[in-house]
Amino acid sequence: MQQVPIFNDYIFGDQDREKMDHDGHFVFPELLTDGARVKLTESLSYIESIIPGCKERYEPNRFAAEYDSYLESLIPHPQMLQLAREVLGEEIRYDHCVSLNRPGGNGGIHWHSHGYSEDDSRYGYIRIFFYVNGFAADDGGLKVVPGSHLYRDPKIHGSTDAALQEGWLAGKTHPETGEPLEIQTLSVPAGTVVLMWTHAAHAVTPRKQDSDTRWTVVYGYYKPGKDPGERWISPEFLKKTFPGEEDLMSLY
Ligand SMILES: O=C(O)CCC(=O)C(=O)O
Ligand SMILES: [Fe+2]
Repeated sequence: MQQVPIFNDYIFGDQDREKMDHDGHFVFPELLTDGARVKLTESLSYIESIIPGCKERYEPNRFAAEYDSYLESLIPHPQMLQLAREVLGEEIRYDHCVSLNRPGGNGGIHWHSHGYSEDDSRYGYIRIFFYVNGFAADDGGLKVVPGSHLYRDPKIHGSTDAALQEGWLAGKTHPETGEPLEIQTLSVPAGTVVLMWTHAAHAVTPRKQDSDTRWTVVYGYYKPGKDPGERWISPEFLKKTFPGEEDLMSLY
């Protein structure tokens, strides 16, 4: 089936791939098509509307693709899979689709990292964030620490920038350059897609009280071979098959 494009034309060349591996993340400003932005905003608004009173342990935000057919259709979308494969290689598995909408007044999230295959860097895991209406650095803005992913530490934590600097970051340098690791704040236009290796330290600044909702969704994919831990996929959804992508939902 021919699917409507979600990405504008882009190039992810060798230098871009090197930058992703060096920094731990890669930013594609305005990659989403206008059409995809409209559809995503509708879907993410719907997800937001059904959260109040929702079923515990099967929350619409955590299992977003299971509640909305457009979000589901992006899991095996050829452009999505191509992007994931540019980074992970041909063999990939789907892990999660989580809505990350942040209404005005949302508190953001503290510094953290995530895990996968700590002992073997041949197996990677990436998050693909769709920042549908973008963000400013001080308004639901993503913060990162280039190089932090190379430590493959799944338990980075810091409740503030200062706590991270005095804690996990203290004395740490980029393994390739020897430069001290530093916090970087991002500010991105609407339609931006961000790729991130799972072990990268990241945090999000609070959304301002009078700001509109930041519409965001993230898709997780990994190179199979190791146990990714709890995948946010219901047993029913796990049985799904996508034409031409029969292995996408299996664990290994
Ligand atoms: O809301 C965001 O921009 C990032 C959320 C996050 O930390 C994650 O999905 O892993
Ligand atoms: Fe995270």
